[in-house]
Amino acid sequence: MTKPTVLVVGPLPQNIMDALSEAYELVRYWTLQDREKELASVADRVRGIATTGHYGASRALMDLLPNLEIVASFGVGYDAVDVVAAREKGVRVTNTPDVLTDEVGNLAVLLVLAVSREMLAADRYVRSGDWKAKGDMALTRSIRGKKAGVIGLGRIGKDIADKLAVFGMELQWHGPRDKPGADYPYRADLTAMAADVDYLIVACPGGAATRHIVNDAVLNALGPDGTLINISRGSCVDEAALVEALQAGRIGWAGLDVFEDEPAVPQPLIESSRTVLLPHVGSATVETRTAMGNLVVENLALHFAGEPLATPVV
Ligand code: 8YV
Repeated sequence: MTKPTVLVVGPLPQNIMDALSEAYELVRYWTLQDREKELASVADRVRGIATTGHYGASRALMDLLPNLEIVASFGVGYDAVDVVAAREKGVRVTNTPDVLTDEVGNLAVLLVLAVSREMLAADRYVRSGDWKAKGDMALTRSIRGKKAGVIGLGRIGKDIADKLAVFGMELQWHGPRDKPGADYPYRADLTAMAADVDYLIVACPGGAATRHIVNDAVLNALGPDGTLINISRGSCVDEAALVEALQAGRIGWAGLDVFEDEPAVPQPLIESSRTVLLPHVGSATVETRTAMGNLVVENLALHFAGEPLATPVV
């Protein structure tokens, strides 16, 4: 039997590429010299797309693949996959929820602690010889008893909230609507929540509905003693407004794993001593990326076997 053809949009971990190439004829999109021409020569055969939260799958790409049946995305966030186009075309879409929740939750906690305890500055203090030359470093800030507001109490937001509660933080959350039985107080007004908390943590999905949900007004409300943490999508924060707010001291600190135009990071964020910056690594451990990749492989296998999908979005 001929193997189904799957278009891989961007590189996946090697063990996952190996598993995929066992089962499928792979077209490695990112390696094509003349993408349009080379894709046209195989387009009719492509029945699946394997992609990532970063590369996604646009309507334009799907338009080129008349026999496309499924888009399997590596990552929980599928804002870069055009699900409206997929629905219209009868194309299934899967993501990789649950397997990364704990890892991303840990990274959010790590950012909260790294910012509050000034871990990177402290590390530099040792390496630079300042400890010897200048004596003890200035005191930092405790998180116990401080207030945190989580935007988005989904799987990841809840994991973050539960973990920060263990550290003695007082939690509240904002989302489009209250959830019956939620463990933390709901705030319908994001700006009011920002005004009330010390740490504002972005954990909502990306996409049009949350674009720049953290805007100038929200940052001003967070205030000069406030910290913004973002482990979700850069698009959720008005990055230009964030840069200005940090420069003017209208907010205190920021811990960011995601940016509006990755991998580009605005120079003022890089130069600021009040930021901790990570290269979108929330889920990036060997264990979790392997589990995510296995779920991509599993969803494709189930689809081509005519079985129900493990983690369908569409
Ligand atoms: C991945 C992510 O970095 O799950 C997500 O939504 O952003 C990450 O786990 C991404 O999908 C890989 O590009």
